[in-house]
Amino acid sequence: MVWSQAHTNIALIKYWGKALSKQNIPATDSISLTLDSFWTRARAEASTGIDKVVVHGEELNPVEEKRVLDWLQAARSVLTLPNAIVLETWNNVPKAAGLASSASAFAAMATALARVSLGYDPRFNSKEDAIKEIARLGSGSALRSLQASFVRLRRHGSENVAIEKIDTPLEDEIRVIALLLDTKAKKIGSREGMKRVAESSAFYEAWLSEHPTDVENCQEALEKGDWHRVGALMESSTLKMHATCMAATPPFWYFQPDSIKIMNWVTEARLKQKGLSTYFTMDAGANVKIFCLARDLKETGDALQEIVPNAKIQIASKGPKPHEEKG
Ligand code: 2P0
Repeated sequence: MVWSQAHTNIALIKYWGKALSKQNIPATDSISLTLDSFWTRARAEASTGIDKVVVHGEELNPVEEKRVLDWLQAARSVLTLPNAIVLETWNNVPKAAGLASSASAFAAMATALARVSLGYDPRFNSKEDAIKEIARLGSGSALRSLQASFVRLRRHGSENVAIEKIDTPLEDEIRVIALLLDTKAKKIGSREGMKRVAESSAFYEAWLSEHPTDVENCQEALEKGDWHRVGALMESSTLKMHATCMAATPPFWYFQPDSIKIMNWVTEARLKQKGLSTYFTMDAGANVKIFCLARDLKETGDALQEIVPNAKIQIASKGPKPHEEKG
């Protein structure tokens, strides 16, 4: 059996807010790293019945199923697809835990649909463009999972986006420690969180106005291989994003006591040990992701395991773009 496998990604400079909500056009650019350790596999097959979604061998609950079936219907305006499809996925990403499972899921499903399509709408220049469109209709961050390693999602006019790989001498040196603190479903999904922030946060305008500079600075620092500057910009983008949530009405936050404990340790460890390459980030969930250079991986991982002994630790490096896997 042939699967389309796509890997999840973690943003260094965050996507938080939309210019066009229905189409998932982000309000800003973002920069991410695609990871090797977390992925979704998807497979699409023509069927004689009605469209069906099977995740981990089971049918989805009605709410989740509707999101995917509506998306599949939207994909039919982009690709020429069989009248009925069974879409099957497996993934190793803890769901709804701030590890962007929707990014790898929609990137994998879009790639799998393209495999069974008979063509694409002439609005698109290539099959790749059609896949990009479908992935974005599923989830804004899924676009970044269509590219390997460090990626910039660039807004292109008011209604389109481009996906660009960022070349950096740091690429092979970066390690990510994902600390799984709380894998229960989050209370406020990123879609709802972004909407509330855009509608009510006292800090949303400030977020939008500083963001372009953060993106440019981060890309420049990556290209120059200036990891400490990249790390500082990642922490800053993280905290600004979370500040917009705390300044929303009603306010909300994703931090849990262990999240704060880890961020405190990272900040203090850098003060104690000059040159330590360890930096934190958090997304729309309590889990903290630590980025560091390979040389500091063991020391950082050992210290974190002591600080949060109940956390499950998983290590990742740069990951590939979607590809086929047999299984
Ligand atoms: C990011 N997040 O840049 C940011 C940071 C969460 C926090 O992209 O509504 O699931 O499907 O476009 O892609 C999560 O947002 O949102 C996300 P939709 P998505 O990684």
